Amino acid sequence: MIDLYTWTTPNGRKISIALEELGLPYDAHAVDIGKDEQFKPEFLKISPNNRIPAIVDRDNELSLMESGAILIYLADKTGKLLPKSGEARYRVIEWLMWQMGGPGPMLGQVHHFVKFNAGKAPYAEERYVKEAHRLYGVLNKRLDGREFVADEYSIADIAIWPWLARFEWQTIDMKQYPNVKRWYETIAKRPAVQRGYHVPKHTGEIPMP
Ligand SMILES: N[C@@H](CCC(=O)N[C@@H](CS)C(=O)NCC(=O)O)C(=O)O
Repeated sequence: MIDLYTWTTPNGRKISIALEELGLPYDAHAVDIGKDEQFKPEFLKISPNNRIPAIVDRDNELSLMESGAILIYLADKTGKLLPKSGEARYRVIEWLMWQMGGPGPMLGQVHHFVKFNAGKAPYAEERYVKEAHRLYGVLNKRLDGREFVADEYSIADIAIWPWLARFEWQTIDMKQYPNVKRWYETIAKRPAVQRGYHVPKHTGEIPMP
């Protein structure tokens, strides 16, 4: 049994989607970051960076923060969604790390400046929207002639997809990126994604381009 500490955000959804895909039993605990619950001392014991998501694996009492580390752990635990060795493994990790350093922080800045603080910092809005388009372009190229970012559906797709589910906040017209749109729609149809998206609570349907 896994305890998942999460909220209705892209980083949180990565893990609930992965748990659903892997068929691992879990209990979801809501950490309302709008109410600063991520700063509670009991949460800081498992997530010292005061951010969701975090997990505790009750099989061995291992606690982990950082969504990339959690995805690798869950994939290794089950032997699914991440090849065990060789180039195939490192391709998945490569695109997982691309998400952790690119779409995660950069699209997060778009949400901050464009969605929640529009008009306050025109330079930042322009900079991060431009970076968002660059990242969508990189992904569009990667998905040219390829169904998923690595050879098979993997934790890399699961890490990237929830960030792109906020394409409307990012003022991105996904039709400009047809390979991304096809990939996004394919993943959105997966039953595990449809279940994992609504953890820890339902906040609306999955946005479709
Ligand atoms: N690199 C971290 C980022 C986690 C993160 O930024 N989580 C956000 C929600 S998506 C959060 O907990 N924010 C609370 C805060 O900023 O205090 C990961 O991938 O797990």
